[in-house]
Amino acid sequence: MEGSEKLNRVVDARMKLKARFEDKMSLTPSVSDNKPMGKGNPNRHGMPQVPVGQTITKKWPVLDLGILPEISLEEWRLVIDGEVEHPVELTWQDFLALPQTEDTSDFHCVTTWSKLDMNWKGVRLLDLAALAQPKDTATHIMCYGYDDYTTNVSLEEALKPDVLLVHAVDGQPLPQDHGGPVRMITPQLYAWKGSKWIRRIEFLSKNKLGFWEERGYSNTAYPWRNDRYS
Ligand SMILES: Nc1nc2c(c(=O)[nH]1)N[C@H]1C(S)=C(S)[C@@H](COP(=O)(O)O)O[C@H]1N2
Ligand SMILES: [Mo]
Repeated sequence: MEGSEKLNRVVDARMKLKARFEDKMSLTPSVSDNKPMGKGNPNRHGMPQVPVGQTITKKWPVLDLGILPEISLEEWRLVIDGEVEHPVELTWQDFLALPQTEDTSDFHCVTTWSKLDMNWKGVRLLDLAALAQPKDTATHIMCYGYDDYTTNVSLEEALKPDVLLVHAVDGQPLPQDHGGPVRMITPQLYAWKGSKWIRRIEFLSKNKLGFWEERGYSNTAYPWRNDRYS
């Protein structure tokens, strides 16, 4: 199948899911209220609990645009630029030389599955931002994947300490189909906010829409507020 045809099918399927969800929401207004619901605890404190509308999966599904980029570690680069004092371009060695953080967090996909207690290793976005030094005017970031995926995140969410650019999961190198060598994770937001195969983080002075956000997905994407579509 041709690349663009495959992509259209992925987008089509997601738009159908969005329509179905919105239909269901219109029948249950209390659930469609996108304000905090006052129940969910983003850190769970050990409770086996997921946000409304989510089901726990033990498996880890692969979800993406269907384009699997091949990047060798020699070719791999991470660019941080835009509204920053010091744009940087990191090699694989540069990246591994940065402070490494390990964290266990949950992964919530908007297509309604959640995988709990994933153990990640990588570099905090906060530590990358410290290198590039965002200007006072920076309010958002745009993340770019090697598959030409994009997604936007507000600076306040992006700088939370559990937002990582990870290269290992559960003690193993991050598999290529899950975004290896390096992907971003956003445990307090739906997982589409974490770009697989991340290649660039652009700081922005105003919000812009990424791939799914342009197609009606939420800018903010808070799973604990059932904040899926806008
Ligand atoms: N580069 C890139 N990142 C992406 C995507 C994508 O298509 N391309 N899909 C997003 C979506 S919708 C989800 S749910 C997660 C899925 O990650 P997984 O395939 O490792 O489960 O990646 C997110 N990041
Ligand atoms: Mo997703």
